[in-house]
Amino acid sequence: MTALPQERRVVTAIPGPKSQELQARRTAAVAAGVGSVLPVFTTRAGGGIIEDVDGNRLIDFGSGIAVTSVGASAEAVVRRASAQLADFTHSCFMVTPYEGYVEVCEQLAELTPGDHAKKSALFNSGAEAVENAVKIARAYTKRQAVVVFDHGYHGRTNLTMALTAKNMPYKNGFGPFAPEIYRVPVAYGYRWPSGPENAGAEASAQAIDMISKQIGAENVAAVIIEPVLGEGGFIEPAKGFLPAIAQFAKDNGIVFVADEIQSGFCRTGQWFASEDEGIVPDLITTAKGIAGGLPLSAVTGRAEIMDAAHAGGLGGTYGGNPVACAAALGAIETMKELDLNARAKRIEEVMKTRLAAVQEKYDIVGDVRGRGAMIAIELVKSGTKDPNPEVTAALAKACHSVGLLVLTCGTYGNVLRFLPPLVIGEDLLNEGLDLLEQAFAGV
Ligand code: PLZ
Repeated sequence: MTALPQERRVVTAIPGPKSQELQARRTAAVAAGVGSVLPVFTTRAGGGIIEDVDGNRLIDFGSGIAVTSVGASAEAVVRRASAQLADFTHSCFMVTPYEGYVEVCEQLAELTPGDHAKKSALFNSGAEAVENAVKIARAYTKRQAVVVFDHGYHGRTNLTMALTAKNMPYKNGFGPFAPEIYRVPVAYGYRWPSGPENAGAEASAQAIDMISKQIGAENVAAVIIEPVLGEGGFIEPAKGFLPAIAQFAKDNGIVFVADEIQSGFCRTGQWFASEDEGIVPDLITTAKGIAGGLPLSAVTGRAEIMDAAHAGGLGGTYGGNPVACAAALGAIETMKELDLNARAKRIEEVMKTRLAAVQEKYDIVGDVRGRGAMIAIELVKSGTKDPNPEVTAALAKACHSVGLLVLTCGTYGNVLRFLPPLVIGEDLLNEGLDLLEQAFAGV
């Protein structure tokens, strides 16, 4: 599948001398506002491995933030994107269209939940897809208000900053933000005062009450929610929450938007995480995993809603770029051929079993959660539920130093998240978990 050996190899300090040299150049030339989790400079990546300029090979538990689900150099992605690159790089779909764009939209209609008539529009980034979902929902409903949730993340552009819950680092000092955005509670089981078993019913009742009393359901164009909240801490809304919100939206003519940018395309062991509770979103936003690493995003949904925006009202120079579309068709082909939903479920089984043992041993592991290859542990101070961002950072650092790339997330910065490529070998997966266990023993 890839020429890159699927073996961890640590031959220098991490980051090594060549990475450090590049980091110095980067610091001089790249704006300080753009961060990096781990400044090892990449030369090659594929399967479950990232190789750096110093010859180290890291086990990848990040997939470039849930993007390279098929690996970072999947054969079908490389083949199809290369062929497209040689044929033409760009024509602009709004100038002269091409088949690849249409084919991606056909695939999206087939793969997303529900058997109603669907249409799509393609964009470049996740944030752009979410912005366009709002435009479409407003055009369809002729309403303005948008409801989002505690711990939600939807992007870094002006409108999506407003939709995003967390101030630092996403919003601080970057206002003013777009108006008509309202935030309501989400059923965060682990932290719900009366316990996870009550969270679904209570949180949805609170959210619905707030919408009704504070905004007025008749003013709401859209509710936007991640079926598994990503940056906010891999929070799976407690059972019953999503169906209650979806039903409320339906009863009140509100467009229900599932932001599946992080959770979509086999990541949770389903094509889309909405499927777990039988949710059929009116609109669904996708990006990340859709195109095997090339920039592509989409809004897909009920044809009558998607068609509400006037001709010429949606678009962008690069939206649905032909190389990105070819890559997406290669990624989707790979997901089907290798049955990556099954692989994601197997990754969950391996990870959850081993992480349960870690939780048993260390009381700073407050919660183990997530689905498929979207798994996290929430770290707390011994004997409490107080967030422990310090130990989270220390664990991440310890993993990095031995060649395991892990990411953190969460409103309180206390969640260690695991997003391996779905094509990672089981030996690498287990080796990564061994390294994590050693990191626990060390902190
Ligand atoms: N919606 C659910 O997860 C992107 C962002 C990391 P873009 N998440 C990773 C960072 O620090 O910028 C994301 C997401 C959900 C929207 C987005 C935004 O997608 O492609 O980054 O714009």
